[in-house]
Amino acid sequence: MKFDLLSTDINSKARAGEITTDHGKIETPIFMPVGTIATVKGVHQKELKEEINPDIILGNTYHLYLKPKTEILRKAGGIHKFMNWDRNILTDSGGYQVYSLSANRKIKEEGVKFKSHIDGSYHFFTPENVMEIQRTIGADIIMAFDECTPYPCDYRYAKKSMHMTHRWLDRCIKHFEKTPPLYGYEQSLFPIVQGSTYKDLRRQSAEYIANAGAVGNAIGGLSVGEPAEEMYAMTEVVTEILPEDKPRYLMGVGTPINILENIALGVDMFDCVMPTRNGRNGMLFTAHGTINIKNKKWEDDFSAIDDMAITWVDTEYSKAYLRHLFTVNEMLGRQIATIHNLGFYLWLVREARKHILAGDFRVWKDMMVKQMDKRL
Ligand code: PRF
Repeated sequence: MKFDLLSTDINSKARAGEITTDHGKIETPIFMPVGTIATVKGVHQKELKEEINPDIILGNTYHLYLKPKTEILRKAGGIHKFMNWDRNILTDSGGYQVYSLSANRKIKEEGVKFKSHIDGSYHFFTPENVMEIQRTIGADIIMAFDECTPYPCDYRYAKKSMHMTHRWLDRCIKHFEKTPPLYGYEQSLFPIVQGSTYKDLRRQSAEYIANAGAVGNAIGGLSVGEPAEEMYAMTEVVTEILPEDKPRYLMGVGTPINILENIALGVDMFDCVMPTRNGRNGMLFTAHGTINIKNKKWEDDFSAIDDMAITWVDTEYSKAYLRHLFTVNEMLGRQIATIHNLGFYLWLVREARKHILAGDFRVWKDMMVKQMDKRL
């Protein structure tokens, strides 16, 4: 994997770059649509490619390991072939899903024992087997196994957990280097900074992760309920320390405003369920604020969903029609909202990139943040 830093904004720490892997180029800043179980929910691969056009999407080790199971992905020849997606894929390690989804779990130095949210069966994740599972899934970028601490988190627990995440990283790297890729293309391992909302722990963790010398680095443990200002303060501490010449990925963030603010702090990669999950609940993100399409006020509004016309659904359907689909719980409504939202998120990061390259990112960002902070 290669990362070219093309430009850094003079009035912020925003960067424009380009990642190159065996599955092609990723222009950064990038937003990665979430495709947890080898599908971006409700969106055909053709629409995803032609309308939304992301260079990379995300999958989840936790879910794929439970279903369809690792063995099926191996037989398919890896996740790209299985889901018919020939561009980049990143898989999260399960280091977050085990805590947020499983019915219960027990964390020990060796690993995490957890109960499946699907059938109640028991499983054990370790740094070693998570590397093997991700080798078999076959994503281009794979994540280290970590513990994402909750918010709030007392200092002693945050510190203990961070050190365990660091020891787990060493085990991940060792095992990753021992296991070759299965499908003839390279895979890259990203370590994850933790440290809750404590600046000294964040600094310590960022230094540890920077020293690991990985080709890219991630920031975890944020967007777990802390105020946005606290998240930005942590990002700022960490991006000061992480190497400039490697991409930085902020995991599970966030709203369009969160994304722009974190781009300004030097983050290059994002993922979040918001555009897809909130879309399925009738929430639309636009450049002028958010819309709850279920609201009665749209009942007879026959104007286009979004006159910015980023994707074809924006002008092909009216707000009144989309509201109707949600009112009668038709799946087409959820599909339209998902395409609109993903189209908007990808537009937003592409615009950010253009403005970084043009040198006026800061002014544009401040204007957009003000403009998007509304409910329509
Ligand atoms: N760790 C991992 N995945 C994640 C997170 C984390 O801390 C987060 C935190 N917002 C989202 N996804 N492995």
